[in-house]
Amino acid sequence: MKRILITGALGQIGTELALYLADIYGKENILATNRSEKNLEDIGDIRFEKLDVTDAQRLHDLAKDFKADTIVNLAAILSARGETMPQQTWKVNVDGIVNTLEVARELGTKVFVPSSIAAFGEGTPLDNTPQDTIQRPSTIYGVTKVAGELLCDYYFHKYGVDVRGVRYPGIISHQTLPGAGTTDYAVHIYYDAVKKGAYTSYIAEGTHMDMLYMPDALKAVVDLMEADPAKLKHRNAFNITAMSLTPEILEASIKKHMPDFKLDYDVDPVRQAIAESWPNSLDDSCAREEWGWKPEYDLDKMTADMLENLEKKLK
Ligand code: VAH
Repeated sequence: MKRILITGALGQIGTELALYLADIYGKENILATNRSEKNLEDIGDIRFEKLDVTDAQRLHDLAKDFKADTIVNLAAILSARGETMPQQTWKVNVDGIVNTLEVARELGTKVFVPSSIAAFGEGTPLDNTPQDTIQRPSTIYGVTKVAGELLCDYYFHKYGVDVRGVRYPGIISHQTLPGAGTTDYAVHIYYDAVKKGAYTSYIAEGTHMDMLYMPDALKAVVDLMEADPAKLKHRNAFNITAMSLTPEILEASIKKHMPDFKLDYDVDPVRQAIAESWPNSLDDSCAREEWGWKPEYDLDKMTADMLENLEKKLK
């Protein structure tokens, strides 16, 4: 990768990825784009252009003028919000991928498109979920992720577009808040632990979901995109994970720093049903074998870093 255009660059992943890539490739080689300017202050003086990813012509023109050699397409409506607007979610998530792939086909750029553990559902083995298995998600977000995976592999095989992706689990971070997903509870529990010493979880006790700390999520983009393509047996998209968490597992880790922390529950049936349809744990052996995936943060290392940074941010 040399010159990278990021869509959805002001979202939870995008803001930190823009800064991370600027550190590696040089600020002048990053073009951050987003439909709105909310959180613009989070990316400092990285070049920014407004872009609605459903506007194919503007995406083409921005990528061409910037001489992008890579497009990172993060623009998406996430799981919980997607259920309130399924038609718009299809439009943003899938038309956005089609527009990205078409621009890549014409301009010869590489592409990174994240999928998600949401791409799994009814019939998928939910423990140690394999790389290649049944994918029949029950959310529109998951449907768009499966469609995206298939489209990306189609463009690779049909047109030779060098497109790669990972199936992200829930991502935990202390900089930009996530936007209306199902795994967001694993971020808010840390914020409320620092602000209130207590958290009320909308996900029920005992509900396992895979999670990843943001530094590992960011490193995965570079490691995959810089990997030797000859070693990739898969492309869209690789299972990756670092930990399988439940609210009470998070509680125990936080209590090692804050013994009086209190967790209780007020389960949201919509997001609980989504969480129960997703894997309990992923098998990420293909990512490890094909491009050296290896997360650095385990739960306790993440908890220490989250609490330290949120103490500074919120106090
Ligand atoms: C969501 N954070 O909750 C996103 C993610 C695996 C979950 O895709 O919708």
